[in-house]
Amino acid sequence: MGTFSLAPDQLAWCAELRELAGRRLAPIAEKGEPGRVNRPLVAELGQLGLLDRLFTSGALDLCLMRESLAQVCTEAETALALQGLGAHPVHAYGTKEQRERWLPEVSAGRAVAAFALSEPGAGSDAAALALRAEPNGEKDGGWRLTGEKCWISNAPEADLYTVFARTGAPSAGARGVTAFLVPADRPGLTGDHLDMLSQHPIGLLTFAGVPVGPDDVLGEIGGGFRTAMDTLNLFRPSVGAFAVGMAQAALDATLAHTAQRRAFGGPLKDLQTVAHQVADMALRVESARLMVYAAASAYDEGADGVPRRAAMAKLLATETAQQVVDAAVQLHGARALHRGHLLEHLYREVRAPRIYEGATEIQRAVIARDLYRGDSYRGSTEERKP
Ligand code: COS
Repeated sequence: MGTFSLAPDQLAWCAELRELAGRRLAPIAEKGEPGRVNRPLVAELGQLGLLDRLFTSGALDLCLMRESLAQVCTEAETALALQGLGAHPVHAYGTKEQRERWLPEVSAGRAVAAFALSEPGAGSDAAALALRAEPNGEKDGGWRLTGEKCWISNAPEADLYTVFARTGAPSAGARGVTAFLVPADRPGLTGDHLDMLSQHPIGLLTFAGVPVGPDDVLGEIGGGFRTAMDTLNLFRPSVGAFAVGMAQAALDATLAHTAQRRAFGGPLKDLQTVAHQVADMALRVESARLMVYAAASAYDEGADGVPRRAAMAKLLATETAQQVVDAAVQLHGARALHRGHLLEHLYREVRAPRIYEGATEIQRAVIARDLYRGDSYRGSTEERKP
């Protein structure tokens, strides 16, 4: 990446991804059953080598993939992202055995992964999670998992779950959480689908004494909250990239529509109120995009202030995308509300990213805490205070 723009090879890769999304992925996405995991789509993402890149490239490449796919096929984008979110803790914190067992399968698109953090009573307040990991009392040092997870993408169809459970006392808060790699075929693990505004493979999970052993722990016992937060630091900018891709698609559709649709004796674009609104949409999309790239690059470089920058990028991009998609609907008029219209799809699709992986309000909390800590990164032109 150049200082403020993508390098020619990155731009060419994005164009190639958009082309693949249209030619190879969208036709498979269309055949999928709404609200269910589309396994042929996941397999095709594996075949194209895109899932492998989740684990071999950095945050910026993840953002470029998500933005490019989202412009053409949101289903492919989401299927890719969920493999990454679910399996990243295995990639980053797993033992050699866990990695060898699962990552080749996830990369090939044969195994579907899921990230199970949220619970009915613990969404924004993730440290309040209540799923219990109780010692099984046997010599092997294992546990039994009891409780519920909710709004888990790819559940209950996934093959492996990264599950965050309480191994310490409730009073231990964030420090009493441990991450486990739970294969879907463990006894006592069941689930159900949830029917959402935008039809996604998403569901709830019930753990009725699911056995896990020391070999299933991901990272350190008691270190699970950090594992979750570090995973979100990587994925939050990329949620922003997904939003930027959708906003760009809405902007492109608006440019085409306002150039050809005639009203009051000429094309809509000749009305200054329309042209200025379109200019404003483009301005917002571009600023969100730059913020996303900057946050992802900061992650890749191990720069200061990664949680704050990730939070800023996610917040700005998801809120921007909502505004841009809404403006695009307005400029298209009633046709945008027809079921099956691109904008009707984007209008439903754009809402959830303002909530998941940390709602906008949580991102503000992350930003504010960092600012008040006093040692925060103050911008690229100013030295860090000692
Ligand atoms: N990156 C790295 N570490 C982080 C972090 C981040 N983004 N956020 C918190 N931490 C660390 C803190 O530094 C602290 O570590 P120490 O105990 O070593 O000091 C620990 O985690 C606990 O943090 P904190 O005390 O801030 O926890 P809180 O419970 O007060 O709040 C928030 C944490 C609100 C930031 C957290 O619960 C959150 O991100 N909530 C949203 C959850 C979410 O995104 N859910 C979506 C699930 S996936 S769809």
